[in-house]
Amino acid sequence: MDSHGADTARTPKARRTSQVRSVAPAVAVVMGSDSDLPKMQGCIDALREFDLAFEVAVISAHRSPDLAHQFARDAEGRGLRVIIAAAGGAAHLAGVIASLTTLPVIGVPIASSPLAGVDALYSTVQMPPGVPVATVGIDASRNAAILAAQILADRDNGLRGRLRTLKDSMADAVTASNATVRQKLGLK
Ligand code: AIR
Repeated sequence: MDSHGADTARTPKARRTSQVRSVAPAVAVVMGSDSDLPKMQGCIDALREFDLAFEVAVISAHRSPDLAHQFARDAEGRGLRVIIAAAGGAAHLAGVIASLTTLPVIGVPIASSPLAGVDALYSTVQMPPGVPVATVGIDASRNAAILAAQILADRDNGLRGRLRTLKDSMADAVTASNATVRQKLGLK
């Protein structure tokens, strides 16, 4: 736990590195409630897949506004480089953080209300000019992790290679699906 109540998670490689020198996580994953965690698991799994050190914190823009402001103001100084912020309903977490930091903020609208995430999508994506939040689809938390990795890959050739492998594997899967569909239909 750090001073923001954030749990830091390191991949095995990052843990090995931290025995030599302490490496601040580049990515923060914040969510408005612990009830958002199941929807954010895909994000966390993908960050681990990419071997990225990250921290996780539950921070509510409405229920703990002081903490949200403190987190956003301190983020850059603590060495973070990308913030992924998830919330449902009147989802202002990503926007509030984006208003206070120069770091890129990726918003994940969570479907947790009777409006099935459309409320969170609009609340997250419809930011005023000058305060962008890079918003992924409703509950699309894996995409948030991939976008964070793509942002960080500009200084990291290994990470770029892992992203290339992902793209290639998706293309291979489509090629295989194409063959399967054509075979099922008896097409040459
Ligand atoms: N939320 C929490 N504080 C502000 C917002 N918008 C969101 C959470 C969660 C939803 O409210 O991100 O998706 C319901 O939270 P809970 O804690 O009642 O389950």
